[in-house]
Amino acid sequence: MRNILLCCFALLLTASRSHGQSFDRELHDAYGRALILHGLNTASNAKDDTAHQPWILESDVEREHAELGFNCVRYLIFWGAIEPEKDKYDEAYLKKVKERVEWYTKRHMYVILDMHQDVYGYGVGGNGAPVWASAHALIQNLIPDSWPWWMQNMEPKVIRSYVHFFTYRRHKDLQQHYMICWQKVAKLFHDNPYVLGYDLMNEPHGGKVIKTLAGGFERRQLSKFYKRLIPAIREVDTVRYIFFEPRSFGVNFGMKAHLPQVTDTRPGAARIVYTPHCYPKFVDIGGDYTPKYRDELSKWYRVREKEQVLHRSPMLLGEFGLSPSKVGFDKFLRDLNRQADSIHMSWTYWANSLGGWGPYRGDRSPSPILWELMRVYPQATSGSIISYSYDQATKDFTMSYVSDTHIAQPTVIAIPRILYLHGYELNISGTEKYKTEVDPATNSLLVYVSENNIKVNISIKSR
Ligand code: 9MR
Repeated sequence: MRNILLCCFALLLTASRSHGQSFDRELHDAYGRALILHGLNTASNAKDDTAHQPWILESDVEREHAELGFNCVRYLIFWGAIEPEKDKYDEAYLKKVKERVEWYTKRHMYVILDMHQDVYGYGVGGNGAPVWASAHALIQNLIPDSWPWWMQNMEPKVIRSYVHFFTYRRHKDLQQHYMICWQKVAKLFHDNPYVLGYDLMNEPHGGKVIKTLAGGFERRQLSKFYKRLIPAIREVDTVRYIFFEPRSFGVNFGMKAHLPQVTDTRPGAARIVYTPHCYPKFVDIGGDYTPKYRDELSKWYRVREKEQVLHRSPMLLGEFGLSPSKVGFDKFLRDLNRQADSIHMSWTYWANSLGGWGPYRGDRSPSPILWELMRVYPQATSGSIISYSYDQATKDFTMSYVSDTHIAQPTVIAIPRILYLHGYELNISGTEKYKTEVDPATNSLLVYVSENNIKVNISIKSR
């Protein structure tokens, strides 16, 4: 039975194409519905936690699912936690990851596993790679603490570690261990249909800054690394999506990436997702969100759209985030979301934490960030999405799509429980052959349309 389901999953995933596009703009679920994902990165604290676990309880996951309208999580895992000693795998760690992943998947939330790293790894003052995989042991900290954390990438020992890792010719074993580590993870999750896929490496960095910025790192080393890693994962899992990132340095600000086209090696249609991050300079370096940064944000999107055409894949904005104490943080999040919706881009906010940039305060009450992240959006669409938008100020939602009645499952629209305290007006036009329900577990609106290939318009307004 499980094999039949997985087979259907694989077939259906390739069945649906975006309206007017020669490649899919959205990911698709097992039934062929177009997916839009909104969720949180979980969690930054796991980088340094002694057991590498996120701070969350299962009740926090339930809240994301039942109240806040999130349908996915980008879940952090670490090579250094999986293989702390060379060739010795920490099965207890993997067991804990599996337990927590299942907190999401049993609620039918999607999980994207993110092999996280910042500043290469544990041997050089960062997180990610195990100590044994660093070129130097931690010796000294040359970079003042007051600088943005990523300036630590300028430390000679960090540069050497990245250079070693990406110089495959001379240090093959490092990448080979990384690949085996991913294969272990994929074996653990390849039969869980709500594990959506694998984010190959968080924010890849080449070590040498000039080479990284000039494009040599992405064109040669990163591209070749993906060409080794993707087939290695495909040996154990041909169904899940592969999420891949460009270099982080500069691209996060809005500079263009140099990564050549990434291709899948699975049989059939590619199942890869371009996963850049968005951190305009004002977020880390200082300043308010001004019109200058609004322009930079728009530029970030236009550059990413060009890269999407190169990779011919859907996009997930894997990280964006900022402090609610930044002047204009709300305008930034609204502008970012409006543009994401306009190109059907999924996202995962950085990050799920209590306080700081997180959506909750220390006492788990909503922070101003959460109010900006709770949105009405089409989680799953039975057909081709033409457009959707949600205005945070008026709480007006509109969407239109072309129905596909070969898909028996409904279109699902997330309606976070606390958005419309006095109810909402629902208007559906384009067809009279429809029925609606509300999912009591999540408050989502389910729309069943029984007329095929019809343009359906849905609007929701606050009462
Ligand atoms: O927000 C995180 C900060 O508290 C850590 O000190 C830092 C270094 O580990 O990482 C920050 O998170 C970053 C993430 O790991 C990668 N993308 C950018 C995030 C924000 O700077």
